[in-house]
Parts: sequence; structure tokens; C-alpha cells
Amino acid sequence: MKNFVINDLGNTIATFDYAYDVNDSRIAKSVDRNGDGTPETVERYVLDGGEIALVFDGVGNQTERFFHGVGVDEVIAVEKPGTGNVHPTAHIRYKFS
Ligand SMILES: [Ca+2]
Repeated sequence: MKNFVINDLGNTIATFDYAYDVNDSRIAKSVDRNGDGTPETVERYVLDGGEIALVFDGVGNQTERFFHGVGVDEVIAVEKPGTGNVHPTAHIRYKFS
């Protein structure tokens, strides 16, 4: 699914492109923030039970790992690989939509 941001002159100034699996869960997102046809941001997702577990960039580097609680869309921590950091997200709920 591709979404366009159009200015008053009818020119595309940004594009958001989403890909979904057969269960309608998002598995990829690319964002062309300046409308030149080349995305500046690409994310590919690995799902675990319908929740995003891992995020990779456009060249296959892992950028995030999510730790989920028992609630729906309950992220309890986010790890940024390569940084050695795991950030608790207590009392914060994320909705990946
Ligand atoms: Ca671009």
C-alpha cells in the first residue's frame, strides 16, 4: 500500500509505502521523505505471534529488537543492537499500525 503526500500544486512531496503479509500484518515500510523516488528510510520486520520482534534496515542490518509483555501491543523493552543498550518502556504501550 502506497500513500502519497501531495502539495497544493499536485506534486508528490513524500511517499509512504507499506507491505503486509497474508495475515494483514505489516512486514515492511519505506519512506521517501522528499518525493524524489528514493526512500530515505526502509524497515523490514520479523514478526513473532503477530508482534514486531526484530527490525532490519534496507540493507539487512538489525536496528531494533522488541521485548513484549503479556498484553496486546505491550512493549516492555527495546534493544538497539550494537549499542549494548536495552531501554525499558514500562507503562508505555506501542501500537504498530
Ligand atoms: Ca527520497
